[in-house]
Amino acid sequence: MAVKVRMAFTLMVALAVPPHIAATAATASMEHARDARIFELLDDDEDGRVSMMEFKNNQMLVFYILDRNKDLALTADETFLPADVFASIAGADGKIDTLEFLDIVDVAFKQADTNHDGMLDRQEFAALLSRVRSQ
Ligand SMILES: [Ca+2]
Ligand SMILES: [Ca+2]
Ligand SMILES: [Ca+2]
Repeated sequence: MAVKVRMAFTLMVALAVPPHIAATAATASMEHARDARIFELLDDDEDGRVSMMEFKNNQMLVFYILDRNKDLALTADETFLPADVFASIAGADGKIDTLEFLDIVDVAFKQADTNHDGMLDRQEFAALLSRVRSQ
């Protein structure tokens, strides 16, 4: 468990690297390996799928992944939520903070679960990460 916590911390530090530096430093295969590691961190019981429970257990890690500019707030373009849904969650400041994020974990999971089987498989997770990167 201690090892896993340390890995999660290392990962958060790695994810905190500004995008332009990450892009020049990371080759495609490094990126692929990192994606696999993030998936394994989320997949607590190691059955190759991330359940809603596992997603919730690791929701701060998910927040860090989505928060591309690492300002500890999610803007509309970082969440992929429909504008009206985003606005109702974010409130007047137009940003979702960590507390508000806890309320949208369900929605975020359902958005990523494109075949609606209640689980995120590696493909769905990779699709989520590529949406994050292509923004
Ligand atoms: Ca699992
Ligand atoms: Ca942000
Ligand atoms: Ca699924």
